[in-house]
Amino acid sequence: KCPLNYNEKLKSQNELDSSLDLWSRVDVQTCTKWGAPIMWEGTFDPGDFDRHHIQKRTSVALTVFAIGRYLEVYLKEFLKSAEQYFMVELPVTYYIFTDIPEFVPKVKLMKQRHMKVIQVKNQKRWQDISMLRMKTIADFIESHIQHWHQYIFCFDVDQVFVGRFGSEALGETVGLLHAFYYRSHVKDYTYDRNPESAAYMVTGDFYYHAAIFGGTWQGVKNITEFCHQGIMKDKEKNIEALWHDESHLNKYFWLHKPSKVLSPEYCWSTIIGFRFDIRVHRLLWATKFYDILRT
Ligand code: 2GW
Ligand code: MN
Repeated sequence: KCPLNYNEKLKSQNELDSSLDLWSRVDVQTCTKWGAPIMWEGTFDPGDFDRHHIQKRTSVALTVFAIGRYLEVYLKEFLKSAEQYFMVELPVTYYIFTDIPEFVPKVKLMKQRHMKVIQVKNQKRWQDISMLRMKTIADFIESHIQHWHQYIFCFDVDQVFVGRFGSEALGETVGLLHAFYYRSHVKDYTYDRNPESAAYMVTGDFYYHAAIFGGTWQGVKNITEFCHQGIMKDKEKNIEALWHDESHLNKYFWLHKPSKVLSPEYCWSTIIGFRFDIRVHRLLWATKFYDILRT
């Protein structure tokens, strides 16, 4: 092929520049130091990602745990809102892990969308409910998800979708910036600080929120197996990391950098109040009823 002449070069360079201008932000960090994109509103073309994944016939699994009172309090709104906003262009299967399958609400699903309920045991301690998710997800990827879905996203149930949460969020391994800490100094991150714990960290890149993580099934299998192993090592020593599974997740992402990072727009808390850099709300924390739920 002929090399471009100077004007043609300039023209194509300009087109490139203007297309870059269209999808960029200068008020936030849009790339990690290891080269992973940080997905802020305005830095990507949603249509591009959707077309790519529709063409690839990408299928997505969503896991969510709703055990005990959390089932009646949160699951219905979570699912109804996910139908409106979560990967609406793609086939999605919800995998709902609960101790009371018969109480799972009936939610009308769009075409290409499915729901499966899996019974799990309740745990005496809420910390164990939260931490055991890692083991359950790892096993379920092995037994089921790897055969049916390329990607998997794992969610807390105490949240509600309010805006697009689309295929731009898909990647090998995906972490979420915690809304409370994205502007904090690394020394204020609530990593586990006990040298005895497998989750122990002195420093790190970001503070990731365990309310959402995801990736390819291989990626999430590695994440969940690592976290479960750390949790078990701690249990043998009769200790527990400061923020349970979240501490181990932070350790994983410190040792194995995520290939994509989601901005706090993907899991915002209105408690924080207005922030100029938060251009959209995609998911909001639901009200915490700790008084009734943590007794
Ligand atoms: C959790 C705490 C206290 C009492 C009950 C529960 C509980 C949690 C429960 O009774 N039933 C249940 O299904 N869960 C599941 O565990 C549910 O999916 C819930 O969203 C998840 C985590 O618990 P949650 O949302 O109350 O904890 P957060 O919002 O403070 O979560 C952060 O820290 C946790 C570790 O302490 C996890 O890492 C979580 O991923 C983080 O977002
Ligand atoms: Mn939560």
